[in-house]
Amino acid sequence: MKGRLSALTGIAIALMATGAVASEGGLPNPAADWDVLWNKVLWDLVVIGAIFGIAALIMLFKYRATSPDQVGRGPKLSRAQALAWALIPATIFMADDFFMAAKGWTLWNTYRTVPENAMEVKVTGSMWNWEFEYENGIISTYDVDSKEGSGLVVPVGTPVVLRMESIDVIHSFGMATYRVKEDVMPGRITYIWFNPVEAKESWVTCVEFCGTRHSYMYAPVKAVPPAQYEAWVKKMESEA
Ligand SMILES: [Cu+2]
Repeated sequence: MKGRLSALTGIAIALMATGAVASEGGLPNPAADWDVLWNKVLWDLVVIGAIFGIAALIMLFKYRATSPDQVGRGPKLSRAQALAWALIPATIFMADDFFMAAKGWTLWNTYRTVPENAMEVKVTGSMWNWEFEYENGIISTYDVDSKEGSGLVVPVGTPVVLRMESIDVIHSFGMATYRVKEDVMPGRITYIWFNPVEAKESWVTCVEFCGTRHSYMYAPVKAVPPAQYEAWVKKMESEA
């Protein structure tokens, strides 16, 4: 039993050590860091759950009543022993909790610190549409009924910061692929940033119930190679 437990702990520690830093091309990549932290938390829960589960099973069988009239007897502990039993496990688990919390705060800082070379796109949420306005004045949208419009198009390798505002009710800008979500509110500008490290088409969906067509409030998010992005910008400019 001991061997199996320490093997499990070993696997968990090895996994935690391997995923220490995740960044792409020198730039932070919060989405990758998010996955690393999520795996750490899951392994943490698995290991602690296994330790307590196995210990509970052992005691359940080892100390079970063998006859109906058997009466249980607690061990007599000195004050020092009682304090040690309370404080040592508490310290170990609190240390683990604070370690995880510190990892979370570090990741939160990454999420809140926009890289200096980030490309800025203004996002306007409305019932029930996302509008993307680029620095050069291009406006891109997406019509869910006709499937027309490009949605949010970004070049691979450049971090993107979205400055967001709503013109009516509270919406929320959710991109599961990039592990980001932020409320979009009237009268207040909120932001998120993400790092499109590979060419990929994904979606942004509204993740705050905002009326009858809330579930239709989505648009494609296209991370494309820089040359393709430039071509798209030229095409949009000529159409405008
Ligand atoms: Cu909405």
